[in-house]
Amino acid sequence: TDISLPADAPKQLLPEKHADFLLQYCSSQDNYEYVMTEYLRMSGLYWTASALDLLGRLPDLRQRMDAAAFLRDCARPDGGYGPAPGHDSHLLYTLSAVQVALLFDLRDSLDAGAIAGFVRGLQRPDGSFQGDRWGEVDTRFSFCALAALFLLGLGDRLDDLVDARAAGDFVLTCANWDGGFGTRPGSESHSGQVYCCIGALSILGRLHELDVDRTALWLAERQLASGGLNGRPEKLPDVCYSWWVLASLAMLGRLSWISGERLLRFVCAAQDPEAGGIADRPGDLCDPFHTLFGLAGASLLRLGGDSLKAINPTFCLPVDCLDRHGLRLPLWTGD
Ligand code: GRG
Repeated sequence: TDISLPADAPKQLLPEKHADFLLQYCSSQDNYEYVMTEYLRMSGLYWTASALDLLGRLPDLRQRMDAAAFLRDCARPDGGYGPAPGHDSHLLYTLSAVQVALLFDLRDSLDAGAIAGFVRGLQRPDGSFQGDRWGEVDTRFSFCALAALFLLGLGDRLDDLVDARAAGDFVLTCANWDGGFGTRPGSESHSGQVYCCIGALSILGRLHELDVDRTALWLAERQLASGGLNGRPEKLPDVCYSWWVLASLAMLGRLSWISGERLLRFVCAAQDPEAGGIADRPGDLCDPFHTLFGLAGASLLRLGGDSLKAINPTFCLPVDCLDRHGLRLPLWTGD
């Protein structure tokens, strides 16, 4: 299952167009798509702001919105964050809120103790994390929990705040025979979950416990003839896997296991050459989610020229943003 790239599809990355698209998306707040995505607004703001920062255009968004007020309005009494004012807290939006705070230099306005308390309260005895008080368990939430604590500057206190050992053990039990990882022990391997599991293990300093080559081989097999990557065998390629797969390979020190040039050609073909933005596949509707992950993948490949800042593969934030906040996670070389 694959697609063929249209002959007239764009062949170069169009960074300025994407900045215009992202800023335009935020300012047309009464369009159908914007209204219908309220339930994930905090993550939407992170995707948009992170993409604009990669492009060097975050100041334009800062001028147009009050991120501090939005964060304040989404904070919940339990210490977590909801996606929008009036919504319940969830680990997904709590991580996004911390990422937004770093991008907008608002970390001091967060109550790190309250957030850490919220995260801690969601860990289960087997080391896994549930996303919210309703109890769904997923390796995405293991990543969100650990990444949020690390980005709050609490990386050296993980052991005091949660059961870090059990958190890593649980993630390792979600590894499958094929080298991939799923949502829970025994669940099907999926690139998005692989990213979350490898990200969690990178924060915990436990990547060496993996069969790195087996996982990297499963990830490399995600590249199709079109150059695009899929999330699991027999599925269509999608630009967002340029991030989930590539960042995982980068964390494993195996970025060269796929063809960067062919992947970039696929990402470029999924751009809208007029209005800007990147879609899941050529010809589809563009959105901030695919725009961020297409640009972030291109940044990892260092093939976008000078138009893109360098990105950190664990946290999907520009390296200079992490540096500014004194957050350093040693990059594992995979040896
Ligand atoms: C800091 C970047 C960052 C993320 C936070 C929430 C999270 C951590 C990561 C999500 C990882 C994930 C599960 C991504 C996959 C998203 C996706 C497109 C799922 C689609 O699944 P299907 O079954 O699509 O609809 P396929 O491609 O398998 O057919």
